[in-house]
Amino acid sequence: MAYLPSHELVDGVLSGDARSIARMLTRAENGADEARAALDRLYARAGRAHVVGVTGVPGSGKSTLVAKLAAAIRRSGRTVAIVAVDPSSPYSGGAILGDRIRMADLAGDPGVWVRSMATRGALGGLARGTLESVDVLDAAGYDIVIIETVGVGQDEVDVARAAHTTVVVSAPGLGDDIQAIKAGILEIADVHVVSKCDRPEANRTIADLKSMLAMGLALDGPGERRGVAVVATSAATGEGVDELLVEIDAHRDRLVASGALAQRRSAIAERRLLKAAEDILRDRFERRRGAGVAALLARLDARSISPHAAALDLLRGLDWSAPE
Ligand SMILES: Nc1nc2c(ncn2[C@@H]2O[C@H](COP(=O)(O)OP(=O)(O)OP(=O)(O)O)[C@@H](O)[C@H]2O)c(=O)[nH]1
Ligand SMILES: [Mg+2]
Repeated sequence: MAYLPSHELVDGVLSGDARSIARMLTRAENGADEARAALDRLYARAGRAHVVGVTGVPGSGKSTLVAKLAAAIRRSGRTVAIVAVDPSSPYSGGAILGDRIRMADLAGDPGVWVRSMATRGALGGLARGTLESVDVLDAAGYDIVIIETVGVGQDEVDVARAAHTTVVVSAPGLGDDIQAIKAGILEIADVHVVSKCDRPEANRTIADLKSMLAMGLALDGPGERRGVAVVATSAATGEGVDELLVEIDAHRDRLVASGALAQRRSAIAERRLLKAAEDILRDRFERRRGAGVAALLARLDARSISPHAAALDLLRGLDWSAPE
């Protein structure tokens, strides 16, 4: 099929055309320069979807839960898109296959979009491509966009933080402690899930998590994080999945009613701005690795300039008005 320039895909994306959406997602993920203007236009048209981050340590049951949650969202009469990020396998054939199997009961439903993404593109392409994919699906009209990421590493946590509502999944039987604490993701939760509650060890995990929250270990954050719900779910029996959706909706309603949604939106915008600036900087640095940088490195080596002063030199030397 002929290659359509990205700007010719925008109308298709906005009208929900599957082929246009699929192509635009690929270009967002690849960070193609050619797609820049089209992505900018789609960003302008996005902002309507409720973005839900689902994170947790590997194997905590995120993908299985997200498939059930998506079905619950459909039952509530809304549409849903899922962006699943899998950092372990760059071109994750395995993950995509696994997701496809779990998503089998959603297959063929035009009200559900599932996209598995490789992470760790060159030059920190991860967060940008992921969030721009969310923009595409948001602009395409999906009511809820779920981002599933493994809660390890800063990039993944940043992605979870780009959500309006963040769900942190803890599973029984993955060790004695609440794994989310070790991973440093406990405090980013707006809703906690203890998954696999069909398993006998689940009660202990639920009790541990609740007492941890009650003790205030995870309550150093802003006041809005207090009173975070703990929902026990089982993707195997379906228990708790509808309740999870109720809690997600309740969180959104609280954000709207308190005015905190606006704050959260601007915090997300600020992080995205910084991230975009960082990406541009890194990109230009890589492209100019040659002469200028080599000379600076030699001076650093000889200690005739400090890293700080060299960095300022480098930034002054970049032509900021030139296109990337
Ligand atoms: N008993 C039980 N097992 C579950 C449940 N949900 C998931 N599992 C199992 O837990 C394992 C991990 O589930 P996934 O949904 O792949 O977990 P994940 O968090 O997406 O894993 P990664 O994407 O690899 O981080 C699988 O073997 C599932 O079958 C559940 O509700 N009950
Ligand atoms: Mg998964």
